[in-house]
Amino acid sequence: MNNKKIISSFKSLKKIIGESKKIILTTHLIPDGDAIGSEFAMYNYLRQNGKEVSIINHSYTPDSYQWQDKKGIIKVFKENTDKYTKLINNADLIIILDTNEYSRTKSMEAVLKNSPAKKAVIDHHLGTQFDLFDVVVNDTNYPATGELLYDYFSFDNKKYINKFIAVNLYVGILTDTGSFRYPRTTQKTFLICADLISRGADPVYIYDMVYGQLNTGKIKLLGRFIDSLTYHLKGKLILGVVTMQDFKDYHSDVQDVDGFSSFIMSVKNIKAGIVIVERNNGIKLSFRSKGNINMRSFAAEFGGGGHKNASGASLPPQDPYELKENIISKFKVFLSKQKINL
Ligand SMILES: [Mn+2]
Repeated sequence: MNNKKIISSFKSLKKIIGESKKIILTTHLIPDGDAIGSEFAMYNYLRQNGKEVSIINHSYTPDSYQWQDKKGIIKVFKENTDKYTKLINNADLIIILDTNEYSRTKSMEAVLKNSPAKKAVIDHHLGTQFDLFDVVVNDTNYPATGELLYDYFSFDNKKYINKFIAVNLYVGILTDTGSFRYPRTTQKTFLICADLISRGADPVYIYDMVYGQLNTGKIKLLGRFIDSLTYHLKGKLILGVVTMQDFKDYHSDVQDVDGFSSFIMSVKNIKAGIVIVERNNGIKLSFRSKGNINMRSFAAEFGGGGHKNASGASLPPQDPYELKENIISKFKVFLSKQKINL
């Protein structure tokens, strides 16, 4: 936390929070553990500071994280568009967590942008439109927004990190580091988690709640996903497809695909994994890689973005298998342009 830029952003954040009474928190579509955990940690911190806080999201909370919301705090925008639009317009401050792109808030994008409220972003992704925010807390060296928030709360006062916040930050760090195995996991990550555990986060319980509650639909979907895998470039590139029919057959939902892309990255010798998910409103692509293959650049060819080793893109509805062939040829060209020989 010795970084001057981040400390100065913490000061700006604390100031803008101090000047605000009504605060809205939101995050990206299909929120992951870091998104939900960060929202709840920030929610609790703001409540401890006497603020009126609402969390309003575009998406419903995935099953894996519903246990964190025993009180039903998270509201879903489409459930009462008029009411939540009013809340957003009457707020003093909107804080967007775990994404810096308004477009990732989907149905809420226009309302958030047009609200007279001040806007802050707390995030660890690369960004290009930071001028759309009054306060930017962003550092891509962090493995999770949860770790960034831990530093912010510590900067303010560690007393705020109660058990509820500790649990939620732990969920964010656990999930965004892929259970402490992705590249940005550091000694500091473990020191922070040790402190969170000392404040009441139970690693055994949390892991079980997040990863140990799979429904049979997801297991069957995973089975079909494994059947769909095709191996290219001597097994260094693996692609998988999940279709609308798969979801229908197993009464499962897009949230059940969570973890599939990291699952294929556990295959021996794999360097790149691509998952194609067909939904009724379009196709969702997940790109994963190891080492120097820059999947953020590759995702950009499909209008997407993300990190070097994990990125994604959304495309209009189309045949997922034709798309797959197209992706494979594009990926080969991409590798040769990048002078990468797998
Ligand atoms: Mn994150």
